[in-house]
Amino acid sequence: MDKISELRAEFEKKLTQIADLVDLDKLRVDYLGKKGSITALLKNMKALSNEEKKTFGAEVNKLKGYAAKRVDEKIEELRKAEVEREIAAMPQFDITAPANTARGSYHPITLVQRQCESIFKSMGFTVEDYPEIVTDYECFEAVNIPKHHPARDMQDTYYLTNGQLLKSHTSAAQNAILKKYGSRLQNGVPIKAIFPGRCFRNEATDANHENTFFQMEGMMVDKDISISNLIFFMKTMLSEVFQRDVKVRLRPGFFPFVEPGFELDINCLICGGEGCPSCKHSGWLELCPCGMIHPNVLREGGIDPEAYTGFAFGLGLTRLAMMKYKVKDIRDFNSGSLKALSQFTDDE
Ligand code: FA5
Repeated sequence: MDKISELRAEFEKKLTQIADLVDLDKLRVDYLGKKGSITALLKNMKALSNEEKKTFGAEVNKLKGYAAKRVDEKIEELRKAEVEREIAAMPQFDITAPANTARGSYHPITLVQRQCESIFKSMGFTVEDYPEIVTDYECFEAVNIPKHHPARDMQDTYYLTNGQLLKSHTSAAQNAILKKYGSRLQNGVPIKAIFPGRCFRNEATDANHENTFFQMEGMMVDKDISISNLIFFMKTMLSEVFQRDVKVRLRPGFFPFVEPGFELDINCLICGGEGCPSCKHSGWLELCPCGMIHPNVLREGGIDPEAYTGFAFGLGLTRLAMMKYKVKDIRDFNSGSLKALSQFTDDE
């Protein structure tokens, strides 16, 4: 019996010296493992009488239970101490310090995009989403720009090794949207959709050209859609965005996916039309090319060009944000400068 109390005292002494879980496990194995000191006591009972074996065995088992319980308690104690150490190492917060009330803000392009979306939604247009990585067919062939067509030169972009590309214009979604809604035309439901998106071009940057910028495409297809409808929607959109009359001009423009095609330019709001680097000293900024959808594009989208006509436009959203917020250099938008970008607030 002395052996048992000696072992218990020894175990307790060693336990108090343990400072981490690894050493604790070693101690557990030393005493409670198969070859541990407590287990060994049971093995050495051969010399005892049956009666002695009974009481001695019971005492050893009691010690075994006690040691196991103490090991569990020690695990808890060590874990708690570890958490306390971590908390103490954390930076201290002064809960009495005044609150930091600085708020994040939406990016100015997001603000104009949302504004345009709500204007077009109120006129019955749906807002469509489309991937940034597209195929050559979607970006070019489906919109009447076959391989080797010179119009491809104006829209060089970034190609993936699998032949896909980063879309150079939102027109890349035209075909899919014509196919998505085309069947409803027979039931008298016109296609009225806008599809904003990020576009990419492999070109030199300057005050009004970025290699990554946003456009918002729009399309309307129905019976008897004409240029007058196109002009109405363009005018409504611009007067809503700017909340005042802005000077625009329409001139002929060539895009293989429209016929006739137009360039819609806006009088530069940075210099008031006098000429500045933002408008390349012309007083005008190309903002929203548009036109009547080419019959080949309608046909490729599964729509009979004899029965239906439509218009499409490709609004330069980033340039619209430049004009609306009078940002002189388009590159500021992607600069990541929080100081510059936080001036804009959600004015919806
Ligand atoms: C197009 O991308 C045609 N897909 C637009 C279109 C759609 C025409 C439907 C007819 C019918 P363009 O390359 O001109 O066209 O670009 C359209 C607008 O996007 C430009 O007027 C301009 O506002 C903006 N844009 C074009 N390139 C850049 C650029 N590098 N940086 C910033 N904005 C750009």
